Amino acid sequence: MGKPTPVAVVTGASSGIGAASAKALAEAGFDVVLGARRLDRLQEVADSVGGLALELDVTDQSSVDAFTDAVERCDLLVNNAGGAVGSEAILEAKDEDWQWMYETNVMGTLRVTRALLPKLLESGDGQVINIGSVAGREPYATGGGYNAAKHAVAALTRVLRLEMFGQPIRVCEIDPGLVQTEFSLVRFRGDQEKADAVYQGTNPLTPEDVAETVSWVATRPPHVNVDQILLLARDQTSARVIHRSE
Ligand code: NDP
Ligand code: 8X3
Repeated sequence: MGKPTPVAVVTGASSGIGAASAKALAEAGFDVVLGARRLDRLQEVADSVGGLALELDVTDQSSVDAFTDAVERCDLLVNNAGGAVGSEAILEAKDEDWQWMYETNVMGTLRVTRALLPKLLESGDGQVINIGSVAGREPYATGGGYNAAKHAVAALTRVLRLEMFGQPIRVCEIDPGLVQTEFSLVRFRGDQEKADAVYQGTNPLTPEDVAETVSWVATRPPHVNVDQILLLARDQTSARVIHRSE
């Protein structure tokens, strides 16, 4: 009997980095299982890559249970579901936005990881890739809730690496800088003009740039653990230092 086809689970795969990663991983030979809340968008992505679309809300434990119960085998988990809401300073920011960011980026990653770890271990060569952010390395004014959440993602990723030491599980954090996706549309609560301004006059990363990195990490040989990657556009040297044409 030959080796079974490895299975990759990608959360937040209905758009942006998650959708592009599902495609790149399918091209690299993985069977892909895609999770997100917008099932119509998710199904479109799944159809285009020959994957399986399953509804998932990472902020809801019962949704995570139903999703992970439906995953029979798991060799790779890409914890990508996340984002930011709001860009107010701490003095003006609202609890509900902080809670959204913590629940989605941090609790979501923890919940899905906890649920799939037994299957990742069973695979004999499991891998977890967490999508962090430059915002998890560097704080910036108006980033309070998001910076805190992505710093927490960085912390839990390192904890997981320590806890899995000696076991057949690899753990990686990929921290992109500016990537042109629906991220800013969500952050600015649907204000397209504000979202577009984030990418104006500069040459940001594309979701495919990040997906290529995800696929590269996922296809290293089993003894190689890529611990952390900071991936920035040439036009960005730190979270808020971005070159723009006049
Ligand atoms: P998008 O807004 O395009 O994608 C976010 C994805 O997360 C969507 O598929 C969305 O699906 C999913 N998602 C959001 N909330 C939930 C939830 N509760 N349960 C399940 N899925 C959810 O943005 P990006 O592709 O840019 O974001 C992907 C990741 O990359 C995020 O973790 C983000 O923080 C990170 N990142 C983004 C950067 C950027 O500049 N774009 C830079 C650095 C990191 P749905 O709404 O259908 O549930
Ligand atoms: C998204 C990039 O710089 O807007 O993680 O926080 S940033």
